[in-house]
Amino acid sequence: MRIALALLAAATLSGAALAKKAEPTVCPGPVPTQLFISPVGEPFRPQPDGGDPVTRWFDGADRNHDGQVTQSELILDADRFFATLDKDHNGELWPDEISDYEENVAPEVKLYRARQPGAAPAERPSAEAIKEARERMKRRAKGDGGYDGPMGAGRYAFLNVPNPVAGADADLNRAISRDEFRRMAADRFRDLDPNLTKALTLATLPRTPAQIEANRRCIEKAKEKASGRTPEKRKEPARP
Ligand SMILES: [Ca+2]
Ligand SMILES: [Ca+2]
Ligand SMILES: [Ca+2]
Repeated sequence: MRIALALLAAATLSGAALAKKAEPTVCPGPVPTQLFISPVGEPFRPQPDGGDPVTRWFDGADRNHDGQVTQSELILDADRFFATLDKDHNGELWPDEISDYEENVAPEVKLYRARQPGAAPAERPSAEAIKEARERMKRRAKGDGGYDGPMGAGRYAFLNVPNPVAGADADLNRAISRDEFRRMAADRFRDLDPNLTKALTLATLPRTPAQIEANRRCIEKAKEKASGRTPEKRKEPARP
């Protein structure tokens, strides 16, 4: 009888585990790591043995290694990144240095929206559409966005700010001073700390849209595997 009860309990437990498995929110398999763009705009790219890019950024920003990033630590992180962008060391980012960031450091900030796999190539946008997109980028760079999904850097970041570096130019004089960059970091900290805890932790920071999408894809794959279906493979070109 005892054995039967134990078996029943084990069956119930595994049933509960299976029920939980049926609707996973976190993929059971390994989720590929994604590019991360820090709150001050620095990209952290996945590396074969580099661990999670978000953790890499966090560990560097957390100067005293107490598991929390404070506002002053985020400002120090901004100072460190600013120094790498300020190539001529004049204390300001000028248009050529901002372009270098957009072209070579984090070209992802230029992209409005990733094309879905399998979608037809986009048509050349009209001049009016380009103008509208530019206006939208300006509004979003100032943090006034959110109605059209994540854009630019926002796809890889905690906040939907398409270009955190260009967006730091508060007085719109096309140069970013170190003070403007620091104020941007302080603003980003406040955005990330709505409950005024005065410290960011890995556990409470949000996941980025890229991480959420990678998790969703991983779950889909796991479901396909469990149901015995295999994702459609691309046709290989015929060999001569
Ligand atoms: Ca700390
Ligand atoms: Ca400079
Ligand atoms: Ca400025």
